[in-house]
Amino acid sequence: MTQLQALIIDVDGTLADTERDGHRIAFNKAFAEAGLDWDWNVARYGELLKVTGGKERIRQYLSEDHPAILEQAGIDDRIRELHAAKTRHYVALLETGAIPLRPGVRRLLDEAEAEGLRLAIATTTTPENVTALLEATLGKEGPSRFEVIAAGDVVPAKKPAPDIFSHALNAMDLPAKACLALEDSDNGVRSARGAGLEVVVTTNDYTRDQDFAGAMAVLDGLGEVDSPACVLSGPALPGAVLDIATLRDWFARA
Ligand code: XBP
Ligand code: MG
Repeated sequence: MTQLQALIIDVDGTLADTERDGHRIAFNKAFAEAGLDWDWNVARYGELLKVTGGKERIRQYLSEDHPAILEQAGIDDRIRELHAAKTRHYVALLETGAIPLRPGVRRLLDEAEAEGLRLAIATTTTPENVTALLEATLGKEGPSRFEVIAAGDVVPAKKPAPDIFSHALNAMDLPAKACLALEDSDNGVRSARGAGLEVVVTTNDYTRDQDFAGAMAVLDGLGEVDSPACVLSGPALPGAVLDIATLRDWFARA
């Protein structure tokens, strides 16, 4: 039996609830700044989340709502510019401290390090967004707590393709059977499973009703002592929170 050696963790929706009040706001600011009347409300953004990656998401929106614009000359550059502006707005928003880590995340990271587990990130979002979130929530040393940060366009195919998790595994020189992925979405589960990883899901408002087939366990969060986690599918939790001992136990049984 292979022991658990590393956690490979998603960012958006898993480490922090970044989508509704973070990325969405930043997209809308970029659109307004460019003089566009596009406005992604909470529900519409939820639909667009089926496509991961900001540039890919803008393209998807245009294909559905403004197909003629997608045919215009120079549209690829236009999308890249809009997305660069979105990243600027998003990083500025994170720097205000507006987006905290999800409950239990800091605790689990501290425990993982104390127990000698290696940590990595696998996300579709832009690298500077990851740095900004980790610095804003964990301090200047936050990013260096992860030995690998696999992010954004470093791979050509974003989640649900397995590439980003495979990239993180290669960078850590670890086999999938020694690692566990933490995710929040169906696209993330498909990506991690495609790379051969076991996955534990913590859901959020946007992902609660998705299909997490293949996940080892699905919970509504990591839980804290005063607000216990609820298991939606998978083995029962021995206590109020998901901790490293429980993850090790589930991993050994999977
Ligand atoms: C997260 C995403 C990201 C962000 C936007 O997916 O889909 O695209 O919404 O990031 P996951 P960028 O959590 O599955 O990795 O705009 O920087 O691309
Ligand atoms: Mg996610």
